Amino acid sequence: MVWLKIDLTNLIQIMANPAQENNTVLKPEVAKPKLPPMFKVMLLNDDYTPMEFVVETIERFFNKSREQATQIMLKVHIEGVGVCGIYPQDIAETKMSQVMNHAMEAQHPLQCIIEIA
Ligand code: TYC
Repeated sequence: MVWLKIDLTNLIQIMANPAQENNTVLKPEVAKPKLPPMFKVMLLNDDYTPMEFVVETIERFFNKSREQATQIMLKVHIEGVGVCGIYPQDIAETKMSQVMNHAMEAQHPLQCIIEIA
């Protein structure tokens, strides 16, 4: 299906002058589905949170295998930061809250942040 994309000025001109005596040119455009902006959910390194806790957290909230979670944890441990997943904003914010609540309940200083991808 081909859609004609017009702005408000075009629309007003066309409605005021339906015979198209004005010079309005309608540019046919293929309708592009708008993808939502995506956000990286990332963990930060610290000196106190146990590695096992970080691995279990990644497995639980980011649906990763033990092996994937271990790799992400080690990347954070070595490089200081690592991406656990990329999601639309509302899901990314929920994951960040879940991780922060889980860490606080266990009294670990683990930090989770989001950043536009
Ligand atoms: N650096 C921590 C340790 O040596 C492990 C760790 C990894 C902590 C990743 C946080 O996001 C983190 N126990």
